[in-house]
Amino acid sequence: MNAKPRRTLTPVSWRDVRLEDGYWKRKQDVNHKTTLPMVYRKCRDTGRLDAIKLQWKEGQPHKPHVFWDSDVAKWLEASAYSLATHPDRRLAATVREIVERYAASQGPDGYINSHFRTVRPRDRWTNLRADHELYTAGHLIEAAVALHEATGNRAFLEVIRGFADHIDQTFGREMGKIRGYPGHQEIEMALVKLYRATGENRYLKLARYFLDERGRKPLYFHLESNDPAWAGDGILSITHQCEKPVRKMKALTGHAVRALYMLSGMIDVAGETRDAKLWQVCRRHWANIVQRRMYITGGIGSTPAQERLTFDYDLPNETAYAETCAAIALVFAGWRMLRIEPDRQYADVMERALHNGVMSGVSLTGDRFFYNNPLRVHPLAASMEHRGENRAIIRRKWFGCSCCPTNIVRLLASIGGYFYSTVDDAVYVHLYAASTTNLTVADQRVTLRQITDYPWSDTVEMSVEPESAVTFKLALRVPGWCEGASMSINGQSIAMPRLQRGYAGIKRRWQPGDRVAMTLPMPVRRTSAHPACRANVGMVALERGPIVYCLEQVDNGADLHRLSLPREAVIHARHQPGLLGGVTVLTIPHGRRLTDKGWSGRLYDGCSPASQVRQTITAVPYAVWANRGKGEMTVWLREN
Ligand code: FUB
Ligand code: ZN
Repeated sequence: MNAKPRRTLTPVSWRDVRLEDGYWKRKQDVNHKTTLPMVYRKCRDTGRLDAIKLQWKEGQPHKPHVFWDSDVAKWLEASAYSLATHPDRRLAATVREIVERYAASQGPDGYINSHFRTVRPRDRWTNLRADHELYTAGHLIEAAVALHEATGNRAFLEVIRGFADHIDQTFGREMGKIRGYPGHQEIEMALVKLYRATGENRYLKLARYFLDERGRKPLYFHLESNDPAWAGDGILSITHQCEKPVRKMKALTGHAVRALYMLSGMIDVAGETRDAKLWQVCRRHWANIVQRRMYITGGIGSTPAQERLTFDYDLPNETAYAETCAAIALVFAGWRMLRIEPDRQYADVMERALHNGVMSGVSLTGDRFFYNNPLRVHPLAASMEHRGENRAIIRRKWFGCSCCPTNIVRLLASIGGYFYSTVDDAVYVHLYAASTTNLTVADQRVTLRQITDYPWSDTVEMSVEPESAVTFKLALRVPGWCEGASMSINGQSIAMPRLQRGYAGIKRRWQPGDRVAMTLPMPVRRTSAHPACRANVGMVALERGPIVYCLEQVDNGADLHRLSLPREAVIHARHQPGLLGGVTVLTIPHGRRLTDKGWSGRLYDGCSPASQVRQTITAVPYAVWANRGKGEMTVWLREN
């Protein structure tokens, strides 16, 4: 139960994981070749990069926005990861230039922000709730930590420390300091990263302060704004997760990305300070989110109204918000839970979000993005919603608020850092992907190589290459969806080890050249939702391995709501290397379609039985929907 939490696992850094040809390498290559340069160009063309020069004057175009720096920072962070895995002198030079620009933009007190240094210099720290200053600071800190880890160069880290020190001198309970906290959580995670990178305890204390100050009465957002709307526990404070102190909240609610960034910060702080009570709160919030508020795709956020979580089991499909950033934030939170408590449930959720709700956020070409990721789309219905550019009909190149593309780019650039971790004399393998890593376990350098075509194929082979024979435990995650996993070592079947929290641990004296193979059978699963989910009663979703499927109009014709799946219908799975970048496609030859027969001239009728015809139904992975033009899509399908 881990009464006093601690960071149990040490992640194997993204620096030390080389992706080999397979699912994630192909995604990362597109990210490196297309998404990263495109995000740079967008930051340049929209004025975000010029804004850092602090030369903007009233009346000029491209007025710096309050959180533009967060986009540039996420691009810098992604570039740091990319430089480690895809060395690139031109990219390194561009990164140097931007970093120098930020250093030159720093005020004498350490402050950095391209909006407040130019547009509203007198308004610094006056509207913490809306102005995102601490949020952009957090992203700059994360970028600096990543660049330091990637290059070993401390220069930018020192610049950003100056900013973090300024924030530390500005905020807190001590006399003369502002007793506020971020309107958009993010900096909490960043400060913990900075603490780990520098060993400086002040940053950890500041992260804890920001979390614990939140929700104390009188509410800081009321004090700073004098706006009576903030006086009570109303919708505003719920949206901003400050209706009560975070430790007292029953469940996470409000703005989804804020909620999950906050949870990630809470987990970090709980682990670093060994705070058992905070850890129990994190476990409670996590359980509530994944058991009652998460879409089957790992999407989070049930309504576009304030981009919010709503209430338990409220998971509408067509009006789902499920912002790409929220699925990414769920990965961050799961990763942090896993680090403290090595249990497959966390990696299972990470994998669900990564393969589905995150990857649906970016096109196969890497240059178009979804902001929200509903589970059912009818283009006409969607076009009538008031979501402006965030309507999920077709992916877009960029958004006025472009948090999602910049989050995608940093996540994919660092994806290798989520695969492996070590503790004492054990190596954990959480996620499966063709890759090679060099790590240290039991004081010995070991090369591990994963050979697999996962998530399409059910077999993962690991070759183990210690410098010389060494004893350690290799703990392989058996995903929660998998029944009947089997294993062999050097070609000999072995009895499946007893799972410990979902990991199959093999402890032995490993010799150079040993090979372990694990098979994770992947029959197609018909998954139902909890009966309390109003949206999905009588429906099933199709899953295979970690992949959630959907039906698209392009394969099945319009009016997807007319289709249904007979309970006994056979479902075939076939890999199609030439389709949608190479995906496994499901076909159901004996699906059903409702027809109009007998309904001419009538909208309602008390007695006409619905007439059905046979139709072959085709399902493709949800993550790749909308790569073949506009059309309807649904994840959930009626069962009959
Ligand atoms: O406010 C900054 C970002 O914009 C949030 O994280 C997203 O949800 C979007 O509102
Ligand atoms: Zn976003």
